Amino acid sequence: MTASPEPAPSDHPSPAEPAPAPRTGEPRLLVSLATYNEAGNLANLIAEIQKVVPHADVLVIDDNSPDGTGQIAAAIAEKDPRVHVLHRPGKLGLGTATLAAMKFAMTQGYDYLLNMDADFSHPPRYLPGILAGMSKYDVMIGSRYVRGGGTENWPLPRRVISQTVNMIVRFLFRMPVKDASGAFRCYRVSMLRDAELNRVRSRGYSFQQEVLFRCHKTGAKLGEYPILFENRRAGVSKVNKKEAVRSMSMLLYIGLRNVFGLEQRRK
Ligand SMILES: Nc1nc2c(ncn2[C@@H]2O[C@H](COP(=O)(O)OP(=O)(O)OP(=O)(O)O)[C@@H](O)[C@H]2O)c(=O)[nH]1
Ligand SMILES: [Mg+2]
Repeated sequence: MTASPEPAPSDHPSPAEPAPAPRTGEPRLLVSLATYNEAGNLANLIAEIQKVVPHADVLVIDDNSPDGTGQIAAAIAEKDPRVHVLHRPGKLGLGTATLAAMKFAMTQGYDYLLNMDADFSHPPRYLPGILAGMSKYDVMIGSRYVRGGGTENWPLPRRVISQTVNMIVRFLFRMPVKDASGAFRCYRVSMLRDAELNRVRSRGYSFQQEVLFRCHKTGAKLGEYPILFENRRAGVSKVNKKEAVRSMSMLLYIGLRNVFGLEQRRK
C-alpha cells in the first residue's frame, strides 16, 4: 500500500445524520455497485464479492437498465438479506448513484462504504488489501497509478488522457494522490458525514475527483492500494465523450476556484 504524504490530522465530529447501528466488533461494510446494463455481470460479481468479504452487505443502484439488471438485482435481494437495491427511474449518472450509496451508508449506520464498478474492471480480489488500509486511512483508493497498479490493454490515447487529467487535478486541487479519477474506493462513513457532500456539483465523471477533494478538505487521510484495472467481462462501456468534456470543464472550474482560495470548508 502506498499513501499520500501525511496530511493534517483530521477530526471527525459528530455525525450530521443519526443512526449508527449496534456493533459487534467487525466494522459494518457496505459494497456499492452502480449499474446500467450489467445483466451479464451482476450475479457473478455479487457472488465473488461475497466469497471474498462474506460479512459485507451489497447495495445495487440501478437506473432502470433496459437489459433487466434491476430485476436481476431484485431477485437476488429477495433471497439474500445482505443484498439491497435502489431502483431509480432512469439513467441519472454514476456520480449521483454513488452519492445515493453514500447517503444510504450514512443513514443505515455502516462504518465503511466500498464502491466498485459492476463490470469486473475492479476485481474483488483486491478488497482485502483495500480494506486493510482502512485501519490507517479514511479513504482507500484502488489505484492504477501507484507502483504495482495499471490498466489492462488501454490504448495509448486513453492512458494519456487519464494520466493528464490526474496530473492537472493533483496540481489544481493540491491533492497528494496518484489516482483521483477511479471509482474503486473505500470511504470511512463517519468522515463522509463531515465532508460537505451537499457542495458536490458533479453528476458525471468529475464526481470522483470532486468527492475526493471534499474528503481531502475535511482532513481525510488518503491512501492508495495498487490495482490492475481489467477489461469489463460482459456488456458495453458507457464512456461518453460529451460527458468527458463537461467533466473536464468542471474540474478546471473547481480547480481554479481552489487555487484562488474559493473552495474552503464552510463548517
Ligand atoms: N446507476 C448507474 N450506473 C451507471 C451509470 N453509468 C455507468 N454506470 C455504471 O458505472 C460503472 C462504470 O461504467 P462503465 O460503462 O464501465 O464505464 P468505465 O468503467 O469508465 O469504462 P469501461 O469499463 O472502460 O467501459 C458500471 O458499473 C456501469 O454500469 C448511470 O448512469 N447510472
Ligand atoms: Mg467499466
